[in-house]
Amino acid sequence: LDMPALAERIESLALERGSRPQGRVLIVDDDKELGERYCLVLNNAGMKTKLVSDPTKMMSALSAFEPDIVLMDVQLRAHSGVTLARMIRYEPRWLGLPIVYLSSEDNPEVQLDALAKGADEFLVKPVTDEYLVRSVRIRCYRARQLSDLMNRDSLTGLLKHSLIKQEVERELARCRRSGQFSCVVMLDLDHFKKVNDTWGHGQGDIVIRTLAHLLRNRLRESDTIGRYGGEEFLVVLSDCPIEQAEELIDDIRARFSELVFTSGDDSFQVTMSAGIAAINDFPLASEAIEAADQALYERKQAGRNGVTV
Ligand code: GH3
Ligand code: MG
Ligand code: MG
Ligand code: MG
Repeated sequence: LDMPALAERIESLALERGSRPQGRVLIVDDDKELGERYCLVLNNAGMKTKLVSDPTKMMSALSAFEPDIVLMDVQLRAHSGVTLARMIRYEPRWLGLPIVYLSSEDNPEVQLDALAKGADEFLVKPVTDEYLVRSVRIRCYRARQLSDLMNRDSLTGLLKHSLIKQEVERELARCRRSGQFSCVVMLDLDHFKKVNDTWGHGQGDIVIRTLAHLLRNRLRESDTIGRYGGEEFLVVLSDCPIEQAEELIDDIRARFSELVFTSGDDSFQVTMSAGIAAINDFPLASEAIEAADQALYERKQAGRNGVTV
């Protein structure tokens, strides 16, 4: 395996998809000193880590940190690490999360029991730092491939419908906690049926991908973009007051309207419309989405190629 090339591929894949570039590793070990050492080794290799030394805090740490992989000790004072794997697997959300045990336990029965309860791999100590780094990195890469397959739309690489809705919910909770202002934006391509009818579905797909690309390039890393429907996009603008959101989205709208698509010797242009709502104004995420959709509807009525708040 060519590790630098693999690492580069991970990086480029993650960047292209607009997702988090580094591997995120949750380490569960009640031996704090040892856990901190693993953290250091993985941090030095460019990964993000979080150490949980109290196993009762593991489930909440999973939700808060959203790791790509869990690295766990088998012998924990009060809990069997093996039981923890089963706890993780109870939640459908974490079914695909790789769980790797790192232990000096070399009894094959215990190892098999761990695998039966939902672990993916059993590393028997001692392992070299290099082996640890490389095996975790490979697992992260595989995990991301699988989660992208599940959660991202294959045409654009953006989050699928259900995922982006969850993101609005999380953003609402974040706004509550921190007092920041965030917005939700509903975008829809104008007269897109006509684009398909005139230039063909393949050209239509290119237009959709182009808008996805433009959104990823113009928005911040902390913003989230989803493909809400066929030619509808839902965007969460984090920590962005509505005046700023309007300006930003209108700028993207203007840029998009200037793009020239070509089909053989012909060329054509496409426009988009958007509706924006301030997440903070609503008690429920679904209501914020509804309001953005309503604003979009009003914009379509009032004349396309524009943004309505
Ligand atoms: P409006 O300005 O009112 O939005 O008009 P519209 O023609 O865009 O109307 P509407 O949003 O209802 O139409 C969506 C069209 O987008 C219908 C469908 O054929 C097309 N579409 C949806 N998904 C895809 C896709 O993945 N690829 C392509 N090429 N077209 C798609
Ligand atoms: Mg231990
Ligand atoms: Mg449309
Ligand atoms: Mg539509």
